[in-house]
Amino acid sequence: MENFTAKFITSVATGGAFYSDGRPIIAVSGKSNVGKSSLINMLAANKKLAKTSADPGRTRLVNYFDFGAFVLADLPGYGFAKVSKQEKAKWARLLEEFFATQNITLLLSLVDIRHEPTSDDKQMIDYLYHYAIPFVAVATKADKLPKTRVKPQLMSIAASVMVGLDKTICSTAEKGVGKKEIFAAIETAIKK
Ligand SMILES: Nc1nc2c(ncn2[C@@H]2O[C@H](COP(=O)(O)OP(=O)(O)O)[C@@H](O)[C@H]2O)c(=O)[nH]1
Ligand SMILES: [Mg+2]
Repeated sequence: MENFTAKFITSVATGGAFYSDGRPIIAVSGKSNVGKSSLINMLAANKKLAKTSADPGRTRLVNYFDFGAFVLADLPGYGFAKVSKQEKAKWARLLEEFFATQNITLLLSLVDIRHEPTSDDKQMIDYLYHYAIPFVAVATKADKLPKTRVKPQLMSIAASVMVGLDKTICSTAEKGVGKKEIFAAIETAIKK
């Protein structure tokens, strides 16, 4: 699973038919700039699969990637300060459609390890509980914190998204930190 070279499948916009081919769907969510594309590239053994940039994007698409044993669904980033109310409403509608119609095996909810989850992160977590989507929290950019602060921050994030530490993974994309743990969580979820 870990060495499969993932490939892009398709993008779906609001109102479109979500992709499914019978394989388990693993979804990835997080606010813009949290490190979603970098994490997907880390998992993919392909540095250019998902575009990464220092500029928070405005994509309102679900992007699907073929990971062999599963299909990864990259959800549009949220919390981008400059979007209009209308765009926020579009995002919410897309997510609601996605959660209501797509059978999700596991969702990776990305949060920046340096900050407490934002109100947008909390809204996302509310959706997950509302739709009973199994998820793990992935704390990104662990390299930006001094080592001694990693564990306390993980505990704090676990508490605010209401999961146990066993469902909280810390990651550093460039160094592959967290890759094993994420694949292990995916494998466990697929076997259930
Ligand atoms: N230091 C550090 N920077 C990261 C990490 N992951 C992503 N970044 C940087 O954060 C910025 C946003 O990353 P990106 O993957 O495009 O975020 P996205 O908007 O959530 O897809 C880029 O400049 C990345 O290089 C990480 O683990 N450590
Ligand atoms: Mg991105």
